[in-house]
Amino acid sequence: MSSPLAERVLAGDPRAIARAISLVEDESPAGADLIRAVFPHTGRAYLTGVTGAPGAGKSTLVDRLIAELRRGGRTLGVVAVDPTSPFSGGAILGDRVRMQAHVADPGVFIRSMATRGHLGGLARATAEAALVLDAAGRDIVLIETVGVGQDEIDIVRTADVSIVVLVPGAGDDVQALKAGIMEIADIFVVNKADREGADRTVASIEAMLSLESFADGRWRPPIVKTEATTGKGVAELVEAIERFRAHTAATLGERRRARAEFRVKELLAHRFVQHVTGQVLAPGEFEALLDRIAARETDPYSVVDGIVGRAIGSPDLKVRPTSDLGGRASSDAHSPDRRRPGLQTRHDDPAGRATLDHIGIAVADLQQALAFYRDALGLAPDAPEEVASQRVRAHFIPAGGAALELLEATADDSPIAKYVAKRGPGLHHVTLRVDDIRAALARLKEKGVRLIDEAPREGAHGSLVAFVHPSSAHGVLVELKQEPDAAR
Ligand SMILES: Nc1nc2c(ncn2[C@@H]2O[C@H](COP(=O)(O)OP(=O)(O)OP(=O)(O)O)[C@@H](O)[C@H]2O)c(=O)[nH]1
Ligand SMILES: [Mg+2]
Repeated sequence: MSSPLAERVLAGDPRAIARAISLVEDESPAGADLIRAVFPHTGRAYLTGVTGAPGAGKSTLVDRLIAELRRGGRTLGVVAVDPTSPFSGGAILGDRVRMQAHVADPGVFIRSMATRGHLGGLARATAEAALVLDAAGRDIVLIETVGVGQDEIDIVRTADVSIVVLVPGAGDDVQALKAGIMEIADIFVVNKADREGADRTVASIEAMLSLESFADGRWRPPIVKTEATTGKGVAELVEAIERFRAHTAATLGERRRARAEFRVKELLAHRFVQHVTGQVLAPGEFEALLDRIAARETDPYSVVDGIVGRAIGSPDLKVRPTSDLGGRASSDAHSPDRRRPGLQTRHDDPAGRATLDHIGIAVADLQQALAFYRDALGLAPDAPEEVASQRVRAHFIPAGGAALELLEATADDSPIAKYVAKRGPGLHHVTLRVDDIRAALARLKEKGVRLIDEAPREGAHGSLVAFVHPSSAHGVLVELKQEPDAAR
């Protein structure tokens, strides 16, 4: 336990809980740190999800549940996910007012969350708010969400118990809802039982359940009629929750494991998309790809294959030619990001921005150089390669998304030997990767840059290379490189 905020959350301090939930809602790195810190202390609260159509009486029911559970001596945390926009605030206030009877009770902590404005998704924010309340020692965490979007359904699906609230006159809705939330119900509530048609709603749920077999002690969701406004039926609902809890005590671990799976996959997907849009694709490239899909110039599968290939450099994934993605297809063993999957560099954009490939360092004494780069710095050089034409041995050392290349002369007349003799060991060249080397050379020429090579020549591993004169590159020899099959 490191952070003072985490400690205060664990001590149950309501102000710390409020602060912590704001941090996770904002998707701040501090929020992630907090979750890391408190996670080992979670898993004790019983997560109770309540979902149903807008206006079904969920908040009124939750309010009654709070009262009933408090009578039983339990402490509570409540997360009400409000369907209204964070900007209107109307219904948020509504839920607050509805549950306001408990504001003075330190055993109840209520938090409303807006459905929109969560970068990492509502399910993530809600799950993490629930974790905070769990860490704070609340016995029961109630989560109220509207059962419309997939997000909301996921939230409740992964709770320890899922309560689906229906109202009379929803006979037809039962059919409509079936596809979404009916199958996640552990307990059905027919609220507003004071209204006409409650029994018909119960009957239609029964009819639906009768189509399924609940053999081998499988839990059959009970149907509880409630009148949230008066509190009628709420004690029965609490009983049903208790029965479910006892019935599933042995399988709770499985359910929580499924929740962990869902959370990890969601987080992974979110992080990956973030990485792709932030690191792999050039600004505007994503939108351009969508336009091209809309124009039927390419298809979603090809686009995704290409993006995934670029993001993880997987050799198994067919990387689309640049005509599809405007990107570099890496197949050069010397491409540093290829050797270090996951450390993909930001991609060259269609405008031809260059990416650092490696920095060449002329070395006088290889053993001493390795003593520094390998032994002292802890970098791991690849096996050396002879470049016979240059009478040089190259030692590539991956370093982040790029690499260092130690150059060792193998003969006295090697350009590297001459370089070291004249200027001493040190920076020899900087290699920048471009998509289309000919286009890059043409552009440089047009701008009056002095080129050593006006046309590209063959480099190692089928790449094309060309050198820019140091006099135009502020004293550095710049090598441009185009990977094989990078462009036409
Ligand atoms: N007649 C009757 N009205 C009820 C009952 N329960 C709730 N209501 C009313 O239904 C309306 C909506 O109740 P809420 O508790 O806000 O419903 P909700 O499902 O939380 O609504 P959202 O959060 O906006 O989706 C309110 O006017 C309640 O007073 C009930 O059992 N009987
Ligand atoms: Mg509500």
